[in-house]
Amino acid sequence: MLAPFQAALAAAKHVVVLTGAGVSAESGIPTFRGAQGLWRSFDPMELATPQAFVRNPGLVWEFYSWRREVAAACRPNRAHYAIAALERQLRQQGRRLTLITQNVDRFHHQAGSQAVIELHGSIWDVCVAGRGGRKAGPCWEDRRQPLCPGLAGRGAPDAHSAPDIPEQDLPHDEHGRLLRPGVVWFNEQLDPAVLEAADVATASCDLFITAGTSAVVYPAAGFAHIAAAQGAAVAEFNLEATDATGLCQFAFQGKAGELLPAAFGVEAEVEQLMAQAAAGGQGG
Ligand code: BV8
Repeated sequence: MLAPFQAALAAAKHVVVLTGAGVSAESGIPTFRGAQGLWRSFDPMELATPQAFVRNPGLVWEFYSWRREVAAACRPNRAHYAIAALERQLRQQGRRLTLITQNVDRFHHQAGSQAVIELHGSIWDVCVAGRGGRKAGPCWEDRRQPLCPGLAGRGAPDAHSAPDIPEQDLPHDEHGRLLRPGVVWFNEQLDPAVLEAADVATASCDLFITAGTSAVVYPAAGFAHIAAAQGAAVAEFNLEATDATGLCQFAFQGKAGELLPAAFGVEAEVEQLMAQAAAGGQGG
């Protein structure tokens, strides 16, 4: 299976890679739906919707502040570096790689990826919370941890006893307006420009690679279908089979950090980047 995939990769002019939480799992970031997935202990509808934020902003902020704390202590893994190394290699050969990610940890950027489409925003961003908990304007990055004293040392929210953090102890901007995480929640539209960029890339690629995603969240889960429908070859690298597996000419089961460097033929560069990161150099 590897040789035919590598032949398709060698022939591809434009490769699209779609990643999900499974690509950050080996960095120590909890996934959503796999074993020990985040959503198993927490109900996403309680934590990742505008309605949830209106109902209990303290619970939602506790959840996101904990995830920021976890991510701040983690680093990109071999899967992130393999995708960044492949992008560099294709560019040097006059070819293209577009990365579409559902992840919000920005580890792909940290690992050196450049053509990145962030479908669901960034956990490091905040924005003013408008009516109904929706975004009331542009987001901006704020990596302070915690974002405000009221969120200090709260750890993971207990799914059974919602906190009662007074609203004035939650993050506010300098004009006293309540802030919310700058991510895309369920039942929220994705940024139209982001969606357009993802659609254009998916419609024009000749190889579509999906890695570390359960392929259940839309519109992200629809891109493999669009790519297959326009004639692209589809490859999946995931710990387990998903709803997208049936679409694939190539399906590899295992850990992305172990599979991708070998499949992309970038093992030596990935080990070098990992060593640099461990030594506190670039890309770490
Ligand atoms: C929208 C917030 C219009 C940020 C997230 C069409 C059909 C059905 C439903 C819908 C549809 N269109 C819209 C919907 C509704 C909804 C949706 O898709 N619901 C699903 C659950 C049925 N979609 C939306 O609401 C989207 N908005 O469409 O706007 C609209 C407007 C109003 C009303 C309706 C529609 C918005 C979607 C974005 C939601 N925000 N997160 C955050 O907190 O992170 S989604 C959340 O799930 C994360 O962002 C996450 O990235 C995403 C997807 O999960 P995965 O990344 O796949 O992670 P998961 O844990 O599920 O899977 C990991 C996989 O990796 C597993 O398979 C595991 O086996 C594997 N793995 C584990 N370790 C490894 C590994 N693989 C390799 N190596 C390893 N080491």
